[in-house]
Amino acid sequence: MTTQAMDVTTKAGASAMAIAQVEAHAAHNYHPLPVVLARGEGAWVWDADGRRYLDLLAGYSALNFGHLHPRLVAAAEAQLGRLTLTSRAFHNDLLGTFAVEVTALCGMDMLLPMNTGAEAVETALKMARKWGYERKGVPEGAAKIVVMGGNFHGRTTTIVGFSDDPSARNGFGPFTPGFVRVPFGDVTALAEAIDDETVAVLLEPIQGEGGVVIPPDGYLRAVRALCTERDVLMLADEIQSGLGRTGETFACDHEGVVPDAYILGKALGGGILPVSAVVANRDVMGVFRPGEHGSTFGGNPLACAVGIEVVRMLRTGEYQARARELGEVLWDRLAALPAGQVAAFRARGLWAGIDIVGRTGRDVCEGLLRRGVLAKDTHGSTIRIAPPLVIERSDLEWAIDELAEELRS
Ligand code: IF1
Repeated sequence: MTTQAMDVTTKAGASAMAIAQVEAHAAHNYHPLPVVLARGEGAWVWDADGRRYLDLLAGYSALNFGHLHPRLVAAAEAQLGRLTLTSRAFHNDLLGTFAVEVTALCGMDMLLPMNTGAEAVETALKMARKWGYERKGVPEGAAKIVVMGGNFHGRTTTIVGFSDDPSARNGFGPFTPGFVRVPFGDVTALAEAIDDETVAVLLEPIQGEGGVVIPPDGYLRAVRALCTERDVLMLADEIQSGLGRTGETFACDHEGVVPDAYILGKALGGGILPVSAVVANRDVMGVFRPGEHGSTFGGNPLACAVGIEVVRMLRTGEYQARARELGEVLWDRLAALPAGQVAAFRARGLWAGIDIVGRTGRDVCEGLLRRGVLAKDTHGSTIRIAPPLVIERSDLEWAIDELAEELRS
């Protein structure tokens, strides 16, 4: 009997049925924990059999505002009664407001709306190449983009082509040329990789899938300086790190750095629907002309209605402050975890990666699940913690205490 089949037989009624159906009829491109979620509110979710769990993953930061945030649900419900989709063949009455609000949050002047994170990354790559040919004078077809070791930017064939994770890329080639990879956090390697044909540097200011990897202090500033000096675009993938998670609106803010483009996704959709965007200034975004890029769904009025509300919630700074304050609580509790069981941990705001000794991250996450805490492993022995920013302090403390107990067990 396989592990998955065992999980099924040990689950109660409704959940067991749901898992069996997925195993039989959905592609096996994931290996989910054996829990079937049926309802959520704030930082809590309930499974199909009524059991409650604290969500320490928050949809990989798509749920920064928690499940069913009343303001976001109200914005979506109001729009559901008016207009949901137009395509970009016509204007809709919300895209303008969405563009104004998001660009103001970013301190930039233009946005290109898409849906998923990978699409926004692709958009930024196309924008950078075109900018390179039209504005920098790179010979047609020669543009180079520098990416980082340990990167995760999505799952299109181009994006997995510059990944160094074998399970993301193996078997999916041939890949798009034009990318050069350097170690994350290494300024010298980056400086050496940039030449006259380089149009952009693409990076996550903090690497998520990599295990919440925070670069050395001053690295983002050094990347910014290099990009400015060598006339190269700095593209910041803030899909996971942005919109409050780290205690600032953007992870780049921790070093006072403004990139040439922000790539946004996940929390921009309020946990309700996929909403992504690339935000840049006119001198860069202006390279796109009609017919050169787009999407059926990008900028649809329902997405805009939710995205506008997300930005208005972020504008007060209250969620960023909460991530900062609860981040200190998280840090103190992580520092007190049983030393023998933890090799290292990294954290910024309400976002942490914990390297476990002697057990797989999966095994620890299965133990946490039995204790009513949902978390996700990465890279074998790392557990990441990224609760909704609305989590109660006492719930956060309880969950980390459960982690401590699980590690001692
Ligand atoms: C999956 C990881 C997290 C991202 C950054 C772009 C995207 C992502 C920095 C693409 C997506 C996801 C996708 C999800 C799991 C998840 C993930 F472990 F795979 F790396 F969060 F840590 N840039 N991250 O983190 O966005 O196209 O998915 O909307 O299973 O692929 P998307």
